[in-house]
Amino acid sequence: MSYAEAGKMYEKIGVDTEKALEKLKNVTLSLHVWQGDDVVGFDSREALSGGIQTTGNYPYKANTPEELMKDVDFAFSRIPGKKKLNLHASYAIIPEGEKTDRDAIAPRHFEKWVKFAKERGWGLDFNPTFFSHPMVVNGLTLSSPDDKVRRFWIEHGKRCIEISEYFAEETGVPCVMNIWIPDGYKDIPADRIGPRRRFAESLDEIMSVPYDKSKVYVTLESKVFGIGVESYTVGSAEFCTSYSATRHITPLMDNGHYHPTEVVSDKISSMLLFNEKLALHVTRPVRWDSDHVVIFDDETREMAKEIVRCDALDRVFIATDFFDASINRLSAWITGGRSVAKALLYALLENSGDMKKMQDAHDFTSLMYAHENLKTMPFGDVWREYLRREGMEEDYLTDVKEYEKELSKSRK
Ligand code: RNT
Ligand code: ZN
Repeated sequence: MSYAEAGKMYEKIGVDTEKALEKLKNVTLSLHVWQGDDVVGFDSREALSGGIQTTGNYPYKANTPEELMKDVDFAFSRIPGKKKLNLHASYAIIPEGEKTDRDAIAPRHFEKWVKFAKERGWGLDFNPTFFSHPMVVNGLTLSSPDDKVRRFWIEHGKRCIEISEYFAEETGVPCVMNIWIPDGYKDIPADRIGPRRRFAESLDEIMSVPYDKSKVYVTLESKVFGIGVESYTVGSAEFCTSYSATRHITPLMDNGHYHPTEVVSDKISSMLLFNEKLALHVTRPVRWDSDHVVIFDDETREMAKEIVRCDALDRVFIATDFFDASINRLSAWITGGRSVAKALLYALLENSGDMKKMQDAHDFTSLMYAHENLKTMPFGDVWREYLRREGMEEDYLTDVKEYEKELSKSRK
């Protein structure tokens, strides 16, 4: 079917495909750098820790900043829409011979990334890295009972706020700085409030650094459990929601961070009622926080629909967070990024106004019909039109295979 024909079909259900495409191209997606190298980074090259894991040993991983930037270029240029690059502190580029630890990193260690982003017209987001480092002692960082450990990580957090502000100033785009700590216990603790009190105090100290709140949005990501921290997680949902609300920062929900039958799509509306902004990590949990590549599945669509139905495209910071080392990393990146864009388009092609009316009239017969009818609408034709306008094709696999051939000559 042609795009024009598809447009007519959508018109019949009261949807304007042109308006949908117009809205979609202005949505910014923050794409994570860490899919490119299995969350390794450049500053310490320690094994990934903190209850998160990449599995698989697919070859040709990026090993240097230059290689990673080249891969980012390859992948991002095949993902439609406005983009931001989401960095972790562990991607600091520290000159040979210089010994700068995470408590002392500075804007100058990110100059190359800033130049890279500016040349491409992208904003930058940032994350302090509270894992994969020898100062994570007994799995603890900001909640540690050890003063020295806590101080180290508080300093790290402070440096990261300064770097985030530098990103915003340089790119002209506000920077979202997300805090996630892995702290927790494998087995049943005796004191649950102590670590949480220390975490809150540490966060307060980090946030005491003066920063421009119109330039840096600090977000706090909760979690339910991780590998090796099955019994107790310091930064739980209740902790992070309450902390964010009382300190006027932005809560971040990662859809892998809840019990398997909970869904973030159902949480978005409540959070939007009580927060000015909301941040998301879009991922795909398979039975646990496995961080599988995002695909065009029910929950991704449902999350997108909630953002659109709540008319909150300008209030939600949408970022991707997945890492798969078992398949081609570039393809994984593109598949994940495109899936989020697809879900947003799918959501924009719903006549939510009429459907809300059906709900309010308690006409769930018509509502079920409307929901089901959407599934066989010519969505693919509108998607291909979007790609065409963005100068992209539906097939990216051919390019990925070719690029992989080239990489196989220089990388292991
Ligand atoms: C971990 C969190 C966190 C990380 C990244 C690398 O469970 O989801 O967001 O995945 O910071
Ligand atoms: Zn996350």
